[in-house]
Amino acid sequence: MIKKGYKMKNKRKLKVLFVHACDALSEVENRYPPLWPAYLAAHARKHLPDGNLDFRFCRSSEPEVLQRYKPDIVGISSVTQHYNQAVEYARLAARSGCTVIQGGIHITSIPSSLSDDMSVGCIGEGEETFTELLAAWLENGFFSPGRLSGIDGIVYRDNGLLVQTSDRRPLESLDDEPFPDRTLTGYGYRGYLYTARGCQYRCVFCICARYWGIIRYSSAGRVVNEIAHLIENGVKVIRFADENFIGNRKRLREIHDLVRARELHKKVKFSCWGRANNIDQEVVDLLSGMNVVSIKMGLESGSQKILDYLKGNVTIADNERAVILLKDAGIQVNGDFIIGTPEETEEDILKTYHFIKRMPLDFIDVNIFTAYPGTPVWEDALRSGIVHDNMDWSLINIKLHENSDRCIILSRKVAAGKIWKYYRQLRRLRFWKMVRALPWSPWRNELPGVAWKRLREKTGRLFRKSSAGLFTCEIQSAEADLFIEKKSKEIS
Ligand code: B12
Repeated sequence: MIKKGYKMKNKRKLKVLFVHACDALSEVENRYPPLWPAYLAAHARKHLPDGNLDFRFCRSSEPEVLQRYKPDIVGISSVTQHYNQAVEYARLAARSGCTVIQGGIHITSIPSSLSDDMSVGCIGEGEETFTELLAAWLENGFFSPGRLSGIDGIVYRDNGLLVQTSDRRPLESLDDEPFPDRTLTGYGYRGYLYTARGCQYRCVFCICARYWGIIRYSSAGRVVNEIAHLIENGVKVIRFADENFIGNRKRLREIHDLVRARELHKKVKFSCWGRANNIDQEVVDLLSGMNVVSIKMGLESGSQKILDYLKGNVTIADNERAVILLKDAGIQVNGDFIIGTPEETEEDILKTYHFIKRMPLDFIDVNIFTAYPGTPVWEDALRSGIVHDNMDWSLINIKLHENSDRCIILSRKVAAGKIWKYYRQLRRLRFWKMVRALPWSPWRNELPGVAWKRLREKTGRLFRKSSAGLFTCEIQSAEADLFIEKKSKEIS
């Protein structure tokens, strides 16, 4: 933590541009503004002299902001499948004379993927590390290896060699953190809260428990104050993005009681993620009592064998019971499913198909079993030589229809062509389920807007395919010209 009497040699305002690597076309990816810049900015403002800091936010599809804003530091965040974009943005930023800090899930999972244009990678939780980095930069106007070596939780290069410092200790209390500064990204109609860091379960494909370490919860009081804050700022729909919002029963009861005592359930609709084996009548009553109108569960498979491999501690019967209890309470139930696990047979996939068909699910999503860095699945795929630490990251995509011609299939039992066939079959089922559920959807008022954005996304993707990834931007600088020249060469 930075000391109160901290002195800066550099008196000029430090300009920081936060860049979110994403698919600008994707409706889902852009439905909620990201939280990471809001957390980082709020923590830095609390611990550094505020007058010296200036923050901006943009997406990786907006390289022109570099020229307009002329930041000193560019902080980029990226999931694995968009890491190529992060690398491109870092290259542009470095050529414009900016210092680049890379953070987020991908660089944390594979620190060696720090590109030459990235000065520092932030490993794991970012609030304290980022603030210390800004403090170091403010002292000299650059990062010296000597100064960096004293900062925990980072990776950087010293004389061409990659250096990783000691692990950063997790924040002790999430309640001591200020509210994320959402003014940076805008509040909007929908907002999301992330009320716990970590997860008590260890699904084989998921990084979360491994990423955040020991599970930490914000208190019910803090959660409800943040809900009230969002409502004051015009947010009408709030999603709890925690992996398992219902994992801590005592806290769920407290949140429910506080929401009702402050009558917040009359002002906003909630949705959340939850695990089926944590759902019983009490949980359903609590959710419905606080106006949670929709829940998403990773139901994953209709085959017990596959469910055991993917999650452990959940049975098909748990999944069925949870769906029925929630539906009986009038809560919209959405399920996520996975196909293409290594030992899954066609018979297992068909069990999933029939499970979805017979259950009264409103919406479903089908994903291809994908190896994400840092998970046991990644380690297996690495040993088999299917993935490696220096690959084309855009191949790591759970949506088969977005990358059907270049998807990595991990199945050992079902050929890629068959997986594609079942995927399309399941997506057709998804479509018909959705059509049936739409008239009763708690989100039906928003549907025209979403449909319009999806249509734009679809036409955009068609155009993108036909122009073979043509990159359009309006920056005028020499650096940008270089970048565009390179892109044009790639395309031709
Ligand atoms: C909410 C969420 C979403 C939401 C909102 C995302 C958004 N707009 O930002 C939606 C539904 C849109 C979404 C979409 C996707 N998501 Co998502 N998502 C999450 C979830 C559950 C929480 C993310 C979050 O906000 N956390 C809270 C903030 C504060 O944490 P954070 O982002 O990690 O940031 C902290 C640190 O990482 C660090 N940090 C992060 N960035 C930076 C940058 C700098 C410069 C520094 C210094 C530090 C730093 O500091 C922050 C504060 O401590 C995570 C799982 C998880 N528990 O993290 C998955 C997760 C990130 N998503 C994942 C995936 C795969 C996706 C999609 C690709 C899915 C898809 N195919 O559509 C897209 C990609 C979207 C994108 N461009 O990022 C995976 C990523 C795995 C990987 N290795 O790539 C995760 C880890 C889920 C999982 N179980 O595997 N997601």
